[in-house]
Amino acid sequence: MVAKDHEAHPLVPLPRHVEWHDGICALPSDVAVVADQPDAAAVATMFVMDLATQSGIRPHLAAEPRGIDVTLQLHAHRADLGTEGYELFAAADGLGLVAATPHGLWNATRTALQLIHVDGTLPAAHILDMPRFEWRGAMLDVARHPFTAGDVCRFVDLIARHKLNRLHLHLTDDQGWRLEIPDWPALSLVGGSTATGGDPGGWFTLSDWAHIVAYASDRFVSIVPEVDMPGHTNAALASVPNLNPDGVAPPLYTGKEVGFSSLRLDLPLTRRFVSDVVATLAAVTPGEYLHIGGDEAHSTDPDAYVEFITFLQMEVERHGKSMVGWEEITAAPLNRHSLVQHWLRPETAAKAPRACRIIMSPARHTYLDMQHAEGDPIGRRWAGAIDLPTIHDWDPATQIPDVDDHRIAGVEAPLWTEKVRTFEQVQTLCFPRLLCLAEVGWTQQAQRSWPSFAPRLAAATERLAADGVPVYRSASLASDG
Ligand code: TNX
Repeated sequence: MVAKDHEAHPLVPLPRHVEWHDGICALPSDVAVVADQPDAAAVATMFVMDLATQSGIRPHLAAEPRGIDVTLQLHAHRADLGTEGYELFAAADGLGLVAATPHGLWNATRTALQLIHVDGTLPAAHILDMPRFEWRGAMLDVARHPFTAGDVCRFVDLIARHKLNRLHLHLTDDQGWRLEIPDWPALSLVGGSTATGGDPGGWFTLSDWAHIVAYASDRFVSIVPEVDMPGHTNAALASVPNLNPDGVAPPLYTGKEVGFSSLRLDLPLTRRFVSDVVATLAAVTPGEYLHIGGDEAHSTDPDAYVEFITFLQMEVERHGKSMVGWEEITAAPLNRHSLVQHWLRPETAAKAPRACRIIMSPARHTYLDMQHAEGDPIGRRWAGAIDLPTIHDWDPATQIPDVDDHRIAGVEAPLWTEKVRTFEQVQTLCFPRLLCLAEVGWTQQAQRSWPSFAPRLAAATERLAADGVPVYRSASLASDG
């Protein structure tokens, strides 16, 4: 066994234990991929497709091992690997992947794809890997500007390569309502008809949504839909006049300011409206979580706000789901399954009951709508410029006093889109910064350092660029990579 530099085999995120051995594993050009159980077959199928796309070899699925092949084995008794851990054995006699769950096998295949060269060879190695955090997410704001189902699927594809496993879609805001709700067609027909700056509108039909959810689930990405309430609701108020106290719909809003709109639980229609929306979301979302927003409700009376969040939590749980909300929801009594998403004020997030877990999205480290560097033509500045070291060099366990790994569900980087108009801009703001977040969410803190990460990041960024992703080429990437 020899210890080689990770630079030679640039994995992002860095696995927990890696031993590089002498020699290589040379997969033959017609390599067989064998799944030991039906539950592993779907992952094997995806791996065959992805390997064929990225390499010059022609892998195929096979029922029996033959020679130098790839085996995927589900060992349910390997509780030590957890729900996402895996082992990878690459040697002269083949490539073996072992996990306790299909998700673990998926993660193993993502590592394998980063190691296999175009000619089908990879370094001999033994890897034993599992994530630091369960929740490793990205958020895309499709409310301020809509993006197509195809864009969202491509985004899923890109984040899943680096073992991110949650995609939070911010579906509604003052500027737009982007999901068809069959009982309330005006929400999308009116509320979805425009976007920030008067740009064209758009929304997901339920069939688009089913496609997104299935595409993501095939890649072990759980979609977390957000319907932001009670503030950030002008698009809904503009679509349904009777949600307003005077029964008069306000005009559609295409500006950028926040905090002026609110739903009101004291109006007769509001509870039914909220119940219907939550019921639809629950019915079309296989994942465990529904996000109810709850941020910046500056026009909601504080007592009415608490009542609103309490009602939402009950509605979400009535459908067997768990609630996620921005840190402001700590003003309301929260149940232990509810997740609090920290974004701005640690002291607000810290008010969460001890039984509740927290998702870390501190704006200064994770907001992808911020500029990469001062003076960039694209990106905002209110949380500062966020260069690659800034999104990499922070420890989620030091953000809120007394909130350590046990209470942290994980990390998530949001991309807000008030000023983001095209999917090309989405990608340039997200990549390679989201790869830094993937490392924060997966790799143990003691193993993390910028000097270890920078060369791996540079290589992973080139892989994305080679695949046509319009990555941002920053100074820190060039000088350290
Ligand atoms: C704050 S983060 C917001 C969003 C904006 C974003 C812009 C949060 C919960 N609210 O409504 O889009 O800043 O950076």
